[in-house]
Amino acid sequence: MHKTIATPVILAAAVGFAATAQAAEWTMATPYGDASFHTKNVKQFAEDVSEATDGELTINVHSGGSLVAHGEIKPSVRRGTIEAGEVFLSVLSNEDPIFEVDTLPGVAGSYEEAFALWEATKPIISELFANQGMMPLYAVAWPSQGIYTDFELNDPDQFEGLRVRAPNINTQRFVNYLGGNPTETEESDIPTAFSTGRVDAMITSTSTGNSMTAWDYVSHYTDANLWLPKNIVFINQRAFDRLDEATQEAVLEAAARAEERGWQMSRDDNDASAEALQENGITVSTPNDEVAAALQAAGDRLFSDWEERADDTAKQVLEEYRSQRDD
Ligand code: PCA
Repeated sequence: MHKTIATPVILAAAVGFAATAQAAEWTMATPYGDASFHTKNVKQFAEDVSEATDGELTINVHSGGSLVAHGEIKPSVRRGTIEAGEVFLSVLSNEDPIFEVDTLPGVAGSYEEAFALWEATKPIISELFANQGMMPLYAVAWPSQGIYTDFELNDPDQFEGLRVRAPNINTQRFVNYLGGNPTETEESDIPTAFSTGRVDAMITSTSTGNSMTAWDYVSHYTDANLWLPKNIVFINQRAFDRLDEATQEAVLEAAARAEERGWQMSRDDNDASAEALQENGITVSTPNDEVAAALQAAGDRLFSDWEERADDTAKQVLEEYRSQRDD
């Protein structure tokens, strides 16, 4: 008797579960704001996935560090608190020096080289993510990094004591070697850092200078072409495994398209942002010989520093990348 009453209840619960289990909803966090081309790209990726899967998988993108702070994004995806995330790859350098190989001078100074470096390092980076139950989906470079100042940068002595905002540890080291005082600041905190007088200068790209309206704080951009660092987008492997095969394929396919689109967006945004900087009164120039020599010397130090920290695998990957470049 008891059994016959209970059965329909269990059945109803099972049917309800099956219906909701089919359509999945993911939470994705990125530290960069809506003005960034990276964010536009990842939102397009989310739309593509939703369209390709007919709503079977919805990815809700929370931008500008609004949901999860930059430093917490990877741990949160690892735990599965959120399913997907995007970070500035080199902020992971304390875990492994391979993550900061794209913020070293003289390794990759063009989009072609930066992409080749990504291809060369992708297997080892994927393995490191896989060891923590995550899977990278794609990576896209920022435009090359340069120096924003509120004066014409024409003498290396001007770096002495200059308080420079940097986006990662390697750039902080670089500023130190130049004689300046670095502070690590999130992109979204740049306006406050300048307006409260915490920094006088910053190292970043044309894109970030543009989206953070650099002309409100500085007057000059020295296009030093330091390096082209990347963002990486990744997901929790268990969340991926829970999807049916067709949905998994749709995610991977949309990710491949996002990667291709993103690299082009970066190039286009670099051009448009360089123009916007000038239209808003920023003087854009390349370093003179003295400044270039100082940047080179600091860069050489940064590189030998990295070599001391890097393990054999990281060094070998870099070696292979370099030998392919030389072919
Ligand atoms: N913009 C980000 C990372 C590198 C870049 O160009 C930033 O400055 O925080």
